[in-house]
Amino acid sequence: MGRNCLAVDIGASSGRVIMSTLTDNKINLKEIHRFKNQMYKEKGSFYWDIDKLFGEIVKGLKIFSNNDLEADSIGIDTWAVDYVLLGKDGKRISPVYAYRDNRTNNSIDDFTEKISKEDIYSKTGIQFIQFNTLYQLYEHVKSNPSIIENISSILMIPDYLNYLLCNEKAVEYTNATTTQFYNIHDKTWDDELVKEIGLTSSVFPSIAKAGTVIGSLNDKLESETNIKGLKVIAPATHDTGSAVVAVPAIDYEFAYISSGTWSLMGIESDIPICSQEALNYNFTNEGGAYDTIRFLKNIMGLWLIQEVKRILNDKYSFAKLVELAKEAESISIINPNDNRFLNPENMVNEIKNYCKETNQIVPNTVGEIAKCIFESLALQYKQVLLQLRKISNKTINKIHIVGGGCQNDYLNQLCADYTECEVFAGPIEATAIGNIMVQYITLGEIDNISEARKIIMDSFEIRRFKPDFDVNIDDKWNKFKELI
Ligand code: ADP
Ligand code: LRH
Repeated sequence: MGRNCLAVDIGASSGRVIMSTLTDNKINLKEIHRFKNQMYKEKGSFYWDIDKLFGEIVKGLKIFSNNDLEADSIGIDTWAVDYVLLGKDGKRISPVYAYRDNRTNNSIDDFTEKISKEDIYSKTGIQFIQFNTLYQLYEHVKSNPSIIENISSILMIPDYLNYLLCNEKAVEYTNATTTQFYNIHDKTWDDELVKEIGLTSSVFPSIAKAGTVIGSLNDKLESETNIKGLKVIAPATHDTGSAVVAVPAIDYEFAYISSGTWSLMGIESDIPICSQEALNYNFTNEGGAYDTIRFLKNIMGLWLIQEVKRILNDKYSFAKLVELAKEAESISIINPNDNRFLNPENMVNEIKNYCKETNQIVPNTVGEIAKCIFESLALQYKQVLLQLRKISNKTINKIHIVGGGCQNDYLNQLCADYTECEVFAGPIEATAIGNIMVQYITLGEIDNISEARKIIMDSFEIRRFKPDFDVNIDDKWNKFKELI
């Protein structure tokens, strides 16, 4: 009999509870529960329904136990940067803001007047993106200064969910680094940055490495779910950190794209790269599991198509949108990372207006809009690849695409054609798999990350896309360079 673990992986668009079984150096996944996730809007602000999300985890645990299944441990990962404020009684004291909320639209400019970009980058190595926890907390405290007196601790989303599971407070390292409060030299919270927003570092609990056993399921949940002795292990709680653990590559230079709501494109590095060039290109150095650095760039990703799908009342599935894009004429392109696409009211209109304002033909049909999105993303992948090669001096000619977005074969092929790299697609559930692998390493079932990746290669189908060197993208590439 194999050994079982449970992974809870919650992205910005969906969440799942997955059970894995490890037998004879292969893992097998069983989906226990899947649910939708979406921000909600209240009085002009955007939030996450954190209580509902925790309810879905408990629901998953009940389904698991009702099916007479057993596991040694559970690990939770979610998207990064968002946080929960706890009061003196250990209870949540504020709704949970979603990172796309517009209150931080001008915060980088405002904050970097106090501490320069260069200083912040050399302390943290983290990209300047308006939703980093640093700017979110800065605005939170600025708009409600009296809250400072009431905050006893700050947890990131997965840490808070762990706290609800086992009553223990810790902030896991990979996610801690995304806050832009973590000092990569001191290897702890940066006092100066924390102080600048009016808080003290004592509100941030101690940092736990990925793989730490945080506790075990509390008594209340044990009796509610009828599950006994379940260990709560922090995997790389940042979903992208878990996804990178599961990239099925061992002994060659490669780039990865963790493709979901965001496309996170980068490389693994042994050390942070905080050069002026890395800062100019706005690359980030996020902490990875087992002392690796995830040197990467956020690309707006499939959020663009998710929003088009939502605006069209979910009339088309993702598979249908891909099909329509393939058949459509190539009309215009956008710069996916333009801030206007972060949280527009209506993505379809935003794309059309962008094309009009940049003197391009306005895409009209659903297929034309979808094609515009996928081609523009592939162009951005090419741009980021060139920057990665330049900064790292690595000859990268293989790209691994993992996550839900790797089901988009059209985009996989565009990526291969535009970057002239070989593209490997899979696994789809990389994030949950990376989460699980860290648990197995903690449980002593797997020795290290290389062994974990070997197991992943042997357990899941990885599809290969070869570049078509006859595809000519000169006009599109030149237009793209004008737009960025
Ligand atoms: P996240 O974890 O960030 O919420 P996922 O990894 O679940 O995101 O990936 C979601 C994305 O996967 C969707 O935005 C969609 O573009 C893509 N996707 C899902 N199913 C399909 C499909 N059948 N064909 C093509 N793309 C798909
Ligand atoms: C992807 C992700 C990404 C972060 C963003 C907030 O889900 O965690 O790595 O930058 O969400």
